[in-house]
Amino acid sequence: MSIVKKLGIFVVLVGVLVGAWWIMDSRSQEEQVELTLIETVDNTVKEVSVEDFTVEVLAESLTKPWDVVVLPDQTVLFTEDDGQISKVSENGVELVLDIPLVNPSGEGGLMGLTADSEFKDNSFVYACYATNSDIRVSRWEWTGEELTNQEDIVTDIPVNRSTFDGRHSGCRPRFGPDNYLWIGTGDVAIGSNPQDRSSLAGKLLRVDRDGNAAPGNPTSEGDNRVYSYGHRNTQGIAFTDDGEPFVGVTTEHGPDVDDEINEIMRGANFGWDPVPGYNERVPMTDKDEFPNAVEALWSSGSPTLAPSGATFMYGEQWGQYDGALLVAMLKTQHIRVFSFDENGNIEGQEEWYKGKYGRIRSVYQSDDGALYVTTDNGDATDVLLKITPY
Ligand SMILES: [Ca+2]
Ligand SMILES: [Ca+2]
Repeated sequence: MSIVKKLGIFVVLVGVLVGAWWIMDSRSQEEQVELTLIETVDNTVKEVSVEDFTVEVLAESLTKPWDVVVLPDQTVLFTEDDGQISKVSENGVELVLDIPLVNPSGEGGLMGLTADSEFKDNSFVYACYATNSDIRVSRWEWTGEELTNQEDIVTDIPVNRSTFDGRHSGCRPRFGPDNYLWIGTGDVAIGSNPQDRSSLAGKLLRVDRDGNAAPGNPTSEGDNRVYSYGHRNTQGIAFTDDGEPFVGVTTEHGPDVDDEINEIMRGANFGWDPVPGYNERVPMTDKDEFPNAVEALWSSGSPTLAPSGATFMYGEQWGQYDGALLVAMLKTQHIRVFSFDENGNIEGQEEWYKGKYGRIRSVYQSDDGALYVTTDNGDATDVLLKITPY
């Protein structure tokens, strides 16, 4: 064989080897890409199970703890019906503030509690409660140890002190992503209130830190603090983190049918008008009387479940429930989990902890992603729970 032929074969062999290496290498890159894709898909469909969640009793022997908030310094504050705001400490529970004006008759008492969306700058905490003469929202400054400098920012929300003492008192304050304070109120079992836009009862209110009407509220009629009306007894307010598929929802009790979850909507009439007197046979959303009334996003039909506090829940640690709406159920004693599609239609529902803790009053998610739950059984038998998904 000549030198030239030998060199030719050598070049061909090298070429084949280089070509094979190139093909194998590009194939392995394709395989790597495929593997990466599979891993990504795995992450998005991570399945978690409520059976595996950890439930910690943060406080017990409570009487109707209505609402809870976790401050940025990790302080856990909660309200109790009789008028106490307490904090969870290493020694159990420490009383922070006893509000002497609170009248806890019936469904009234010390109710919703929330922190300012700009708490890190102003240390403001807000609570809603019934007195002998009204339902009001007060604001305090958290010093790290106590609540001081009380300002009553919204007063004269009607309260029922007649036949149905304390009935349908609401009352849930929550800060929205717009940095304004939203307050869900009850109709206090007075028939004319829900459609009377000059009354603060049976409404969703939207105010600034001092309780003044927030800019952008409807102004055509009635009290400018009213954002929507025709509500029966608003018990929960929940905002989404990105405005999708809606800004947020409210929950409210129906009479013996039709509890509702309603989409938050500016100027909307949600259609409750129980007149004459307090006629509870009328529909929860009376489209005959009010053709523009907004239908509920979800209605229980019959029987009712008695929904109270609500939160949207976020975080990859919650697996397939990331973005779900959680609603505390009183009468039916569970947390109802609603999943939505991208158009805001309900895709699925689950019941968590059915019957296990009795009546559930509130469900709240702290900034670190944990869930906090309060029960509503009374007589110093209630608990404050912390739930984590591990
Ligand atoms: Ca009470
Ligand atoms: Ca309605």
